[in-house]
Formats: sequence, C-alpha cells, structure tokens
Amino acid sequence: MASTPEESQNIIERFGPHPAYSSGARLQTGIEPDDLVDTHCCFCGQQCGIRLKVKDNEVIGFEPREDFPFNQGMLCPKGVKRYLQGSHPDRLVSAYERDPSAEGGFRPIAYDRAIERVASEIKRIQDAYGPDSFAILSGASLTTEKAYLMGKFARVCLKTANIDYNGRLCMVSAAVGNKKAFGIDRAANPWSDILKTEVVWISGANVAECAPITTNYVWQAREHGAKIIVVDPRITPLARTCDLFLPVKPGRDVALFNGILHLMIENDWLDHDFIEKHTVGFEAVAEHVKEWTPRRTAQVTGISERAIRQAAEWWGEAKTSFLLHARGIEHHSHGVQNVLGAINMVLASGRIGRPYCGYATITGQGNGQGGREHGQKCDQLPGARDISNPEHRAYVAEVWGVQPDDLPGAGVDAYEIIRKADSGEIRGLLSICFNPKVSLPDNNFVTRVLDKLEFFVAIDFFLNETAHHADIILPGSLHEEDEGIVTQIEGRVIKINKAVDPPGDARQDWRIIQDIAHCLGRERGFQFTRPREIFDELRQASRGGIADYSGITYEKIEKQGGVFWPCPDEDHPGTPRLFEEGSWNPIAKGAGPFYFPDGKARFNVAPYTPPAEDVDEDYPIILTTGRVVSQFLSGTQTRRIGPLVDQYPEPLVEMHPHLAERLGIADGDWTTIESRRGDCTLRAHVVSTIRPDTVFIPYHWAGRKSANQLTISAQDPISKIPEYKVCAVRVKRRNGE
Ligand SMILES: Nc1nc2c(c(=O)[nH]1)N[C@H]1C(S)=C(S)[C@@H](COP(=O)(O)OP(=O)(O)OC[C@H]3O[C@@H](n4cnc5c(=O)[nH]c(N)nc54)[C@H](O)[C@@H]3O)O[C@H]1N2
Ligand SMILES: Nc1nc2c(c(=O)[nH]1)N[C@H]1C(S)=C(S)[C@@H](COP(=O)(O)OP(=O)(O)OC[C@H]3O[C@@H](n4cnc5c(=O)[nH]c(N)nc54)[C@H](O)[C@@H]3O)O[C@H]1N2
Ligand code: SF4
Ligand SMILES: [Mo]
Repeated sequence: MASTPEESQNIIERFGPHPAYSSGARLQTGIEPDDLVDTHCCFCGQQCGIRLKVKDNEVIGFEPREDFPFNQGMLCPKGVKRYLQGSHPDRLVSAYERDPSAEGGFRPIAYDRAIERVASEIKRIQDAYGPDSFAILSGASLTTEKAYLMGKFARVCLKTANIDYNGRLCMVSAAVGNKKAFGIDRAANPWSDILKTEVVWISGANVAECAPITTNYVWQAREHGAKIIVVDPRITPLARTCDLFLPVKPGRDVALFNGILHLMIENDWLDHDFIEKHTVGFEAVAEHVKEWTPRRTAQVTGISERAIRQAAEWWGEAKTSFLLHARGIEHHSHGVQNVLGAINMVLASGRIGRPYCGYATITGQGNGQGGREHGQKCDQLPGARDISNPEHRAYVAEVWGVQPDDLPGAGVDAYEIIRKADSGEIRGLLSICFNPKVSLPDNNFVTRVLDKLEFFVAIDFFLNETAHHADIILPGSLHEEDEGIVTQIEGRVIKINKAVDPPGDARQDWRIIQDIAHCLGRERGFQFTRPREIFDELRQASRGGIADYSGITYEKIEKQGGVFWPCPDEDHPGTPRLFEEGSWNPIAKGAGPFYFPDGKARFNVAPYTPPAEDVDEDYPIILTTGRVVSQFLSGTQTRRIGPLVDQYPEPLVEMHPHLAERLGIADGDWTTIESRRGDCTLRAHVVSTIRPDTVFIPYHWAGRKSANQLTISAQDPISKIPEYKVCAVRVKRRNGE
C-alpha cells in the first residue's frame, strides 16, 4: 500500500482515463489492429468495460470503452495492463502429465490422451470409494455459463455432492447475511445511488486499491457534500480523504455496529414507520444493543468514544445514506454476525430501496456475483436454489432430465474438501480456476494434503502453484478466448465477448469439461456447442428462482448495456434497485418489498465474539491480510505482468513506527513474522497508517513469501469463510538481528 499522500496520489491519478488518450483518441502504437472487441476487464467484480485491440489472433492493446455506464472509459492499473498476459511464454498450450524424470516434473501429452487418463481415474476412484470421493473446486472468475456447467457436471455427470468454489473464501459471509436479512443476495442498489447520497459509510473495504472505480463514485458524492466515514485498521488511500476515520481493532466490527445502533435508539434516530411496516425482530435487537454503550464499544473496538458518537450522529441524522462493506468485515470466524450488524444499522435507518438510500457488499472476483448464483456452491442449485429443498430439486432435475433422487445432496465447503482429502474420504480432485495452495489459510497444511491425493487434475491457462501438484494439467481458456455472461458488482448482467482463439491445444473450459463427460460415456446433457446454448438452459433452470435470469438474453444485454437480475421475462427491463415498492418479487408476491413470504426484512441479533485466535503473551501482535492495487488474488496472472510487478514487486509487512521502534526494526529491514502455523520473512514497511497493535501483509505471493503460511483455518460456523483478517503473530528482525 502507498505510505505517503504523494504515493497514494500516484495510485489515484491512474483512475482517470489512460493518459495517452484525450477525448477518446486512439493510443498511437504504430500498429493497426485487425479488430476491436468490446468486452470487460478479466479481473475484479467491477467488470469495467474495455475495448480490446486484436491483431493476428493476439490482443495487442486496448482502448477506453466509454459506452459502458459503470466505468465510462476509466480503468485501474490492472485493467490497463491486462492485455499483456495473453502473450506470456508461460501460457499453457498443451496438456501435461506428471513425470518426475522430466524437466520441471511434467511432460506434454496429447490432449485426448490426457482426457482419457482423467476419465479413467475418475472412474477408478469412484468405483473404489464411492461417488463423493471425487471432489471439484471451481472458481468465480469463470463466466456464469461455465459456473453453471460445473455445478451440473458435478451433480449429473460425476454424481458427487462435493463441489465448492473459491467464493467460499470471498463473499459467503455477505451472502448468508443478506439472505438472512433480505431473503436475497445481491447489491441492493446500483452505484448511481452513491452519487447524491448524504453519508457514505465504508467498513472493511480498501476501495481505492481493490474497487478503484468505486472511488470515483464516492468522490462524486463528496463533491455533492456527502460525508465519508471509513472503518478500517489501516488508513487506506480513500480513508486519507474521508471525513471521519474509525481505526477499528481487527475482528471487532459487530461491536461498532451494535454501538451505533445503541446511539440511534438513544437519540431516536430511527425510521419508526419503516421498522413497523417493513421489518420484524427489531425489539430483540434493541434489547441486545442496550449493553453496547459508547464506553463499552470504545473499549472493545479501540475507537474513541468521541468518534463513535460523531459517526452515529452523522449516520443517524442523515436523510439518505449508502453503506458499503467488503472482506474487512467478512473474512472472520464471525463474519456473518458482522454483516448482520451492518444491516441492522441500515434497517433501523429505513434508508434502503429508495434513490440514494443504499446498501451493498463490494463483490470481489470478476464474476463474484454470478459465480455464486447458479449451482457451483456445495449447497446450491441454479437460480440461487437450495439443494436440500425438495421443490427446488424437482424443478432443476426436470430441466436436467434426471430424477430428483438422482441428484446428490449438499456437499462440504472448499476447506472441508481439503480436510476430507487429508482424512482419505476424498481421493480425487478436479480444480478449475482456483489456486488453493496460495489462497487457502494455513497453506502448509494444504500443500501436504495435495500430495496425498490419488489423482489430481487442474484446469488453468497458467501452471499455478497448486497445479504443480497435479497429475494432469489441462490447458484452459483466457477470458478473451470465450464468450459468456458475468454479473458485476451492482447485479448487472453483462456480456464477455470473444476476441481471440485459444492457442495450440488450449480450449474453452466448457469444452474440456464436456470432453471429460463424453470420455466417461455420459454425454447426455453435455452436448452444448456454444456458450449461448448453455446460457439458454441456465435461463430455464433459473426461472422462478430468486436469481431469475429467464428474461435475459445476449441481445438484451447488448441493447441495454447490461440487465440487472431478477428479470423474469423477456419484456421485463430488469431490476436495478431492489426492494422498491411494487417491484417483482416471487417470494413476497406483493406482500412487501423483501424476499420473504410476508415481504418484511429481518433484524437479526448479532452478538460480538472475539476472533478465534486472539493475541497473548507468546503471539502478541494481530496479523491482518489483504491486497495491493497492482496485484490480483493469488497473483497467477498479475505476477506475470511486468509493469504491475514493478509497481509492488514483493510482499512487505506493514507496521506502525511505534511498533517498529519497540521491536528495533527500521523501514526495509528483513523481518520474521511467526504464527502457530508457520513463519515468513519479509521486508518491513514502516508506515503511520496502521494501528500499532496490528501488522498487515498482502497475500498475492506464493511459497515462502505467502501470507497464508501464517493465517488460521478457523471458519465462520454458518458461512464457512476463513478468518483471513485476524490471527496472532510475533514479529522480530530476521534471526533476531
Ligand atoms: N487490486 C486488487 N483488487 C482486487 C482484488 C485483488 O486481489 N487486488 N481482489 C478482488 C477480490 S476477489 C476481492 S474479495 C476484493 C477485496 O476487497 P477488499 O475487501 O477491499 O480488500 P482487502 O484488502 O482484502 O481488505 C479490505 C480492508 O479490510 C481491512 N481490514 C482488515 N481487518 C479488518 C477488520 O477487522 N475490520 C475492518 N473494518 N477492516 C479490516 C484491511 O486493512 C483492508 O484495508 O477486491 C477485489 N479487487
Ligand atoms: N490471506 C488471505 N488469503 C486470501 C484472501 C485474503 O484477503 N487474505 N482473500 C481470499 C479471497 S477474497 C479470494 S477471492 C481468494 C482467491 O483465491 P483463488 O481463487 O485461489 O485465486 P485466483 O488467483 O483467482 O486463482 C484462480 C486461478 O484461476 C485461473 N483462472 C482465472 N480465470 C480463469 C478461467 O476463466 N478459466 C480457468 N480455467 N482458469 C482461470 C488463474 O490463472 C488462477 O490460477 O483468495 C482468498 N485468500
Ligand atoms: S481490475 Fe477492476 S477496477 Fe481495475 S480495470 Fe479491471 S474491472 Fe476495472
Ligand atoms: Mo475475493
């Protein structure tokens, strides 16, 4: 993270249109493209519109795409450089088989031979140990068509219950919280509702680095006079420009939300009409927050009483407001409680479902939203249906042409898949679009387990660190090599367009999955010839579900610049703002705006519980982890893009000057960070923008630089999200130097 205002300015300047353009002029590279393809960025959930320049089946650059309303031509550094990955020499262009005698441990094999080997190993393992012994880990960077196909492939072709996805590490606490409170899991408002709101409350989101374009929305709101409140253990680049910064001690957010609600009640900053008419459960929550006096809230959260009172007053007295949160409050063993605490504060204010009155979690992966709706979660069927609900099973089984009883039940979450592989219950694994060796917590354990598997196949376009443990590697497709839909941060369904063909033996992921099904002799239901056919079946499978895509078509997306779901028929324009009076709602059927039979939102008592591993004498410092602007997730792609690597070449451990002084560490010193699970040695970045009791490490790197050697595998009991944002460590100069 940038440490000085000057450095943060460097990040922020990059939010604007690329400097090479003025009023939409083309970048002068001297090479004329054969084609220009309007599509979206392959990285984060904002899914900025981008126009790719294509020459000789290669993406050679980009132009700003100003017609897409969300980013209107703006991009962050990753979007600007994304085109550089396709031509990287590491790009997988053939299938590989493990061969310890070969250089690098793998030798190329014919694609068909690789598929045969995968099919025969799936068969062998399932015959010997049962269908659930073969598991799938999938990803939310896949298009929705592919994500849908993965869920269907698991249940119909492999008949395994055990499929889960990397959104388990990302958005599930928000999903559970939203479903509990609203009955639906999607941003409640389009981002245009941020522009003229009075108060923007941001908890646990490093907006400027992780959702850069959203910064522009927040700043526009500020220009209209909005007050910006940021809650974070670090003064993030956006926090430097906010009106009130609340430096929360990691893992204590629900205490803050409860404390704010306490003050709202005490000062009667409540929308009684709304609470009465549109919610249930307020009394129990009001009773619970009685104990959250400003004094107690301050003691638990580490935020001053004065700041808490100021935040409550601004929030309480506002006429319009928008609350945003991200992984900072969600990556916890009580992540769901944190989310519910935030939602309670929104419901008590009554500021939802109207213009400039909004609430949303900021989605993470490119298809963080769409990837969590259509059945690649362990307990879900398409249309955000529940795999344990007999009616839901019957509907989807009919679309798939199978008997409901043939569908497996709920499987286990992504980390539990790893644990079951450790215990031997799971013997085989297919991983697509996921790099668990880097991204799962306590990853020394994960690495040991990967080597225990009898058979492991990975599908990726680069040999990621997890794939190094595979028996077979299949060369998948880059974003620009396929078409399909994704759902971006606001709930808007958009279309990814194909710019180039996959090189060599690489092919579109959905073709690979179908090739495996065919080789297993189970081609029925896996004979799609293009993504549009998968999409048409998905529309049907989602019909009548909460995530109803049945009225969305590729053409309508094109025409409208995206379609917000739910969209129940082709004449329906889509639903940009949820919870408006009278909007389509298949559950409430006119009873009210929320997605429960009575149409009312739920308040939920959200008790505070300390983190799973709190600091003690042996491990006295809190470690929290997250991101930097120039790297993306486990870094498979962005660590291969030179200019992004230059921007932040290696992970640094951020610490406050007071802590550094106490430990005898100077900026740039090699520093060892140890937890009960592992250690790593990184250079110190001494910054006054972090709480003195906390250190921060970005997690995008692998091996001995990986922050996840240290993190704890404690999970939220409901959402099963790992507690990436708090564990206990000790810190010293390397070798006690
Ligand atoms: N540059 C970049 N952008 C990305 C990504 C990326 O890898 N790189 N990944 C995408 C994905 S998948 C995701 S999920 C999003 C994540 O986006 P964010 O959630 O915004 O990113 P993080 O860095 O994980 O964490 C956000 C903030 O939480 C703070 N935090 C830590 N502990 C706590 C706590 O207990 N309470 C509070 N209130 N704050 C806390 C951290 O200091 C950090 O500033 O970003 C997306 N965008
Ligand atoms: N310590 C710590 N750990 C964290 C987090 C944190 O804040 N702190 N954040 C967590 C979060 S929010 C997330 S989302 C996870 C992400 O964790 P992962 O999902 O493991 O990370 P990715 O880098 O997205 O891995 C995706 C892999 O899929 C490949 N890929 C991308 N697109 C495609 C595609 O279309 N097809 C195929 N076949 N492959 C593709 C990429 O090359 C990459 O190898 O990490 C989590 N881990
Ligand atoms: S990484 Fe996200 S913010 Fe940056 S250009 Fe891509 S979609 Fe936009
Ligand atoms: Mo994420």
